[in-house]
Amino acid sequence: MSQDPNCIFCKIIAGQIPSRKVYEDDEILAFHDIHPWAPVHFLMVPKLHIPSMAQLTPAHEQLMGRIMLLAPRLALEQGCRPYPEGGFRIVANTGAEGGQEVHHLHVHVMGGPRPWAKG
Ligand code: DGP
Repeated sequence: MSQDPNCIFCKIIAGQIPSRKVYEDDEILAFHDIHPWAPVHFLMVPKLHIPSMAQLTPAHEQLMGRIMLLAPRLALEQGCRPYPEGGFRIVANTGAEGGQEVHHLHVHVMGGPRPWAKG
């Protein structure tokens, strides 16, 4: 399914729920997390409703590659300092035991001056 009417991130993508947008193109939306864990914390989501990483297929290879290639650029634009002194963390919580709360695939991109990161 391309969109799920009950999905909070599909509603953000559709503009039905406001968000602080970081980036948008025809396949990808990035927006600030409502409960940031780090000085820089945004989410990158495919506009296609994919519940989690567990549902990815080879058909999604280019889409996920685009998200991974965009992440470093957006992290710098949002204020993360450059590698290697700066940097960022990428997290994709997957399923209940992976700590996933919103079941629309999303990549957390977090950075900024520590201490904020666990582990
Ligand atoms: P998780 O599913 O646990 O990987 O994290 C979901 C994240 O989504 C969580 O950090 C908070 C964020 N979030 C949930 N609802 C909203 C919302 O309505 N707007 C925004 N901007 N972020 C949200």
